[in-house]
Amino acid sequence: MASKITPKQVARGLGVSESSVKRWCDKGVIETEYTAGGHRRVALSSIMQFLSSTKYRLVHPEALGLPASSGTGRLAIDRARGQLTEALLGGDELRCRQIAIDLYLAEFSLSRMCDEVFAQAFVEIGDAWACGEAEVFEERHGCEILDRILDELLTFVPTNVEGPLAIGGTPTGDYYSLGTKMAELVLSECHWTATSLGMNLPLESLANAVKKRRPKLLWLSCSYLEDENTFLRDYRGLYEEVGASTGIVVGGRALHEELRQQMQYSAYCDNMQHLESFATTLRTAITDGNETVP
Ligand code: B12
Repeated sequence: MASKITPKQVARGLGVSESSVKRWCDKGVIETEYTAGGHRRVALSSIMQFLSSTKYRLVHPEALGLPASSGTGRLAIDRARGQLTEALLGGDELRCRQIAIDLYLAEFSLSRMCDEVFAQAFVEIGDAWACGEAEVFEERHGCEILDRILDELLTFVPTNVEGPLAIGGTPTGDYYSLGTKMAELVLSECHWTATSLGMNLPLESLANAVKKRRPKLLWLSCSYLEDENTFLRDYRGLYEEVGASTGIVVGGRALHEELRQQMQYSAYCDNMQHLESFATTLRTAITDGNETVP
């Protein structure tokens, strides 16, 4: 659980007085928790919500555990993509964090950041690797850095204890972690209670996860399939077991059209922005109580 922040730290971070922060906490302008001793504590996601709905800006981001220069740059998506590719290849994690946080504070949606900056940066990294301009270790370290940044961005999203449950992961033999983590992040921003179960999951075990956890939605991220026929057979088994009771959304480069035509699912989404639209519609149907499995 992300560590909570004191009014003193918030005041320093935003360059305002501690008494102002305490007043905002007590008025509920900043969502606040109180310790057993009555001390005010604030989650980073609450400060992010406060910043996005007021004129206040980060003055000393380091006081909140963020990179010192966060929130200063007015980044455009294209420039951010180039800068992130360079920083990922250089293993410069602090710079990567700053770029991601600046985009978030500039109120780009997380789905757009995933599709147009993060995924595209890895296309550029993949091309650099393919033509010998990047080393394997640089690509792998870049994945580790982005994995941690997706975890950090998840702490900016308010926790949805009330949201409908969604779980997901990648199938057997697929070791791509970023797609399923992005789905977890984007669904969380759409007010789902979303949990990625990880990579290399036998579809039979995913079916058991659905029976045990009873989610409203299951996602499958498929970037690599060892054997398409084995996948289709196992996927049919999964769909027969849980498809009638749970929405299933699939995505990922390995799901080419011919393969998809042999699968049943609620939705196939090319990218995270499509997932956001689908998940928002389904959640509205669920909260309006007229959901049937899509
Ligand atoms: C990083 C990477 C790896 C890493 C991943 C590490 C990690 N922690 O994830 C590892 C080391 C596992 C890897 C391995 C391999 N890789 Co690789 N890899 C890449 C690389 C550089 C980036 C891929 C990536 O993760 N991008 C970030 C994700 C988020 O973007 P994305 O996949 O495009 O996802 C988007 C959509 O598909 C969609 N989406 C994805 N998942 C989901 C899920 C849902 C629910 C929804 C709605 C949408 C959705 O939204 C995303 C965001 O827009 C690509 C280069 C490239 N051009 O992309 C090569 C690349 C994909 N790899 C390639 C290959 C060949 C392999 C190997 C087969 C090599 C080998 N022979 O061993 C192995 C297979 C390993 C395996 N069994 O899984 C080739 C694929 C060629 C092809 N024709 O498809 C590429 C293109 C490299 C190249 N230039 O040739 N790879």
